[in-house]
Amino acid sequence: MHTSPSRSDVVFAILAGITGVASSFAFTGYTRRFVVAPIDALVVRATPGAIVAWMIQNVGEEAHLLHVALSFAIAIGLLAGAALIGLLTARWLDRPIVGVGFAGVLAWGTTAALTTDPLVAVAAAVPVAAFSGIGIGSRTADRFDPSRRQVLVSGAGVLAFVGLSAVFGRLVSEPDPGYGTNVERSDAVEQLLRQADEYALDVASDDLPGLVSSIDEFYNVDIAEFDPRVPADDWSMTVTGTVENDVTVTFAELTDMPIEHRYVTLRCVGEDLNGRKMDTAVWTGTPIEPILDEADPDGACGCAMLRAEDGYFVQFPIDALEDAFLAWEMNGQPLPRSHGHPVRVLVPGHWGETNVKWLDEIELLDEEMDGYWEQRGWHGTGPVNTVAKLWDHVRLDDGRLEVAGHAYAGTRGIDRVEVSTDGGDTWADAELSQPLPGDDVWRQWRYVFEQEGKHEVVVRAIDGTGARQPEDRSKAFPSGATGWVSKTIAP
Ligand SMILES: Nc1nc2c(c(=O)[nH]1)N[C@H]1C(S)=C(S)[C@@H](COP(=O)(O)O)O[C@H]1N2
Ligand SMILES: [Mo]
Repeated sequence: MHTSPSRSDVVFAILAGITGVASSFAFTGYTRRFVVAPIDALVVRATPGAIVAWMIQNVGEEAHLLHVALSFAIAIGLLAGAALIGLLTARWLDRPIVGVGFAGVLAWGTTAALTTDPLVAVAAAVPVAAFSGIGIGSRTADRFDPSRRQVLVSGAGVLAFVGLSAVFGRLVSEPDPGYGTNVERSDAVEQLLRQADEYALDVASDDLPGLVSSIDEFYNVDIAEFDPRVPADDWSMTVTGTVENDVTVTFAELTDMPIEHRYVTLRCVGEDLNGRKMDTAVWTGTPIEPILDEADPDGACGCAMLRAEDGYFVQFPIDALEDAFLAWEMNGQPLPRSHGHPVRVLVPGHWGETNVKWLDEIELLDEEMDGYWEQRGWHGTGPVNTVAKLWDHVRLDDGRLEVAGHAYAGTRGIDRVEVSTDGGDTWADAELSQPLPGDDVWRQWRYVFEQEGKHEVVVRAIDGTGARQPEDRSKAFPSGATGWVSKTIAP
């Protein structure tokens, strides 16, 4: 009796793999318990930095779809492998039931090992076992000849199982921590949100964020496709390394410390010059300095590595960390999972990557070390570049044109925004929103002009130290985009 896989074995094995993944998805949704999630985390971790850097520069935003697709393929392949081994075992021993059982156990074990969730593993394993059973049944005559009825009945059975998975998965899943909780906002936060509304310019464009971005429109940058899920009660953070005292802080202890509400703008070093990965929220938290003082750092480099639940790590100077704060609320709501629930760091004026989400450790160092992005070629742990974005232009009722956007220079602040409508020959001051309190927050600008034919509109900001945004253009990689944003506007 031959035991090499036939074409129908392979077909059934692949169907088993796809259905296993589909059923586990139906059970968990697109969450960390989905069988593809841990595989994706492994793929991301295993991809060499040079490849990641190349992808960021040459593929850009869509690069993450490649590792997600690869992870789906691996998940399907693993479950298909389990089914195939079952099919071959059944034939080899001439015991169909042993083959089916073997396929199921292998699929269950693999999924359970990956997801550490025995129920998700059942959702993935049952269709795998079922398809190897169908495969074995259809081949007893040693040729691929299932009856039409057989195929329909088994197909319907598998679909029904995926449906059941979905229903049962909803029943046993816990809600995402921090999401859609809709807590009543404190008066302090309400007042800051109102102030942001009042200070915002009255722009005609309705495509422009206000001075505070809503939680849903706030940009998102994650190294992992599947965000960690950390209930506040399970959270704690340690301060370790070259310190006099190791310190551990729980969520209850943290939120018992003196509370502050701050407007803070974040901007990703990886965004295009006129990109949209720049947003502002009102954050609630507590200053980090007292916690550091308690630990009493004495390392030689004056630097610290911050580490997070998703395997992310970033190193920067203690000086910068001392002005930072630990936030657990965003716009008056518990930090959403995608923004680091339950606790993230906010470092004034530094690139987005220093603002560690799902923080769980601050390790004081003796020697400088590269962080996650620095290992991949970026230089994004320092202060942000100055930028004035030209995010929208709108024709007003009186026929004139309005151009508008946001400008940000970290802790240097924005002093002025200048606009040219003739490609940079002549410049005029834009109208600016009143500065919001705080030392790390953007401003809105707006400029209205009489359109005569085609215009090349250019904008540039002058920061609070009087320095003008440099004109020289560079790409985002490795230290943030530079240059003046310009847009050609034709009638
Ligand atoms: N743990 C963790 N923290 C992280 C990241 C991450 O992938 N994991 N991304 C960083 C980057 S590159 C940026 S720009 C900001 C984005 O924060 P946001 O997603 O809340 O906008 O978070 C930073 N903190
Ligand atoms: Mo970033």
